[in-house]
Amino acid sequence: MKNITVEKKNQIGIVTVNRPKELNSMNSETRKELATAFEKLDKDEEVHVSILTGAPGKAFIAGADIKEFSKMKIKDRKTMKEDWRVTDVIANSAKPVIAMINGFCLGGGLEIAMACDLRIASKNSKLGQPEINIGIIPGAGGTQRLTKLVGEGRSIELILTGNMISAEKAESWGLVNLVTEEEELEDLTMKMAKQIADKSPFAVERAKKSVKLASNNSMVEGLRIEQELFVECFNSNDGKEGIKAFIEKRKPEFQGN
Ligand code: CO8
Repeated sequence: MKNITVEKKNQIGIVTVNRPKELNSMNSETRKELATAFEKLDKDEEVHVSILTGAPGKAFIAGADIKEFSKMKIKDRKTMKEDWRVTDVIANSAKPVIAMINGFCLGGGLEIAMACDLRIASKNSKLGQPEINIGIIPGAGGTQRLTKLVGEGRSIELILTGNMISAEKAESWGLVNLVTEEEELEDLTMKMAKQIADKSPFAVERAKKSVKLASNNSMVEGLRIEQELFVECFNSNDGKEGIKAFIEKRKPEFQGN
């Protein structure tokens, strides 16, 4: 792949957008490569959790490649949905994805981070939806996911002003899960990824699916499906092993079924 790198470390997939000169902004080709990479990682049995980050420099992802916008034709919603398939691929993937935010996280960069399940940011990061500054609006889920994460008042503030906020403010708003020193970001993210990777992949997949239902469905429907998924986990071999291991005061040995 030309614009991204994909590595695997133990059970963790690491995807890095590698366009530091352009502040890791994503052109169409990068978005396609990312979608393909996350589809592959989701099917890869060796991988339990993935991380998305930007090549070291100033940015995580500074949004869509605005220079390419001037040459692009987006004729309808279908064209756009296809171009931004990566956010759906990540949000709908069975396995968790962590955004490791290491600098500017703007526009489509924040939208892709919000499609991930967890966000960990270094102190120097700045987050925002500056699309309004160039006369457009967030189009890759920003108005919806930001509102769900931080509430309407804060979401409309960011989207209408185009202002950036610090990682610390983003943490206090619930937009990022953790903030850390720049030099500790990778260790902390890997530690959290490993912590999740060690759980039962069967249960992790169902836990993610069930939490997503809370945002995407009515409470009644969400609770119904949550109960079904709980029963699946409770009756799985990993569920039985986990309960047994707790009682026997030992570490569980999960098999993923
Ligand atoms: N696209 C293209 N190039 C970029 C981008 C970008 N998003 N961001 C930065 N760059 C380039 C700059 O043009 C510059 O290139 P050059 O050296 O050739 O002039 C280089 O990266 C370095 O950037 P700066 O010199 O500007 O660095 P600063 O530290 O001074 O500023 C900022 C950093 C504040 C991040 C500034 O670069 C900036 O404001 N960038 C634009 C951020 C932005 O507006 N992002 C949102 C884009 S729109 C979007 O993401 C919508 C997505 C959903 C739409 C779906 C449609 C299909």
